[in-house]
Amino acid sequence: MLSCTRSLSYLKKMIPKVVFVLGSPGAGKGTQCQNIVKHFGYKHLSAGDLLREEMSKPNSEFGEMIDSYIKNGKIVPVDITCSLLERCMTQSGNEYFLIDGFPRNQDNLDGWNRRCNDKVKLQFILFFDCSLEICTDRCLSRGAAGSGRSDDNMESLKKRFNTYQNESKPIIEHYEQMDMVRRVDGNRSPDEVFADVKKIFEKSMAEPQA
Ligand code: UP5
Ligand code: MG
Repeated sequence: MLSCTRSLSYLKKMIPKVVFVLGSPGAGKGTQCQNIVKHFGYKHLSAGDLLREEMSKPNSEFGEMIDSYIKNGKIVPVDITCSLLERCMTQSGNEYFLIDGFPRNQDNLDGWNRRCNDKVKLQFILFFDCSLEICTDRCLSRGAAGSGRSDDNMESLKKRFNTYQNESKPIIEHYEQMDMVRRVDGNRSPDEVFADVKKIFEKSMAEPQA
């Protein structure tokens, strides 16, 4: 009886497993996350989608501020983003999470390390490496097709890429130094990209989990 209780309490303390999905604007993070969800049962949390959702709430305390950050390609202060991510993780009941588009600067990384890092197991960083030209075309086409995103225009895109180069790239390099980055060439068709992504997740699933 005692050992049974022990094993149940152990199960209750399941540690969430997290993959950060990073890459430039339009690199294909969201598209590939949908495939990963279908094939591997992860829960997809897009930091950008959560911020846009928060922004569109009529009484949101932070709505106007988030709106201005997103239009200008600037990165929202980490406490707002982390609170949204933590709430979704707690409510979901899932064990495996894809955190898409976060952490994207030093403030994000510090906030994550302060608030969440000890509570989860970071599996690896999935990095979509894609050229600026291709990413620009994709975001502009999405805007022209009526995405409704206030940042799918040339003016915002220039700022988003600037922020990516100056603030997000160093975060990817930080994880590269820890040998945690799995790089995928994002310049190809969605199916070709996913073929590589699939291999990465199959390999990870075959490894013993913490
Ligand atoms: N597409 C996708 N893959 C393709 C392929 N292989 N071939 C051809 N077309 C492909 O794809 C973009 C478009 O390309 C789509 O039309 C798709 O069909 C097509 P998508 O999968 O959406 O790419 P993704 O990398 O997700 O691009 P996204 O525009 O979402 O990237 P961002 O990182 O810029 O956007 P995000 O929503 O993460 O962030 C937006 C803003 O929110 C940030 O700029 C910032 O201001 C703010 N933010 C924060 O402040 N903090 C955060 O933590 C997160 C966001
Ligand atoms: Mg996205």
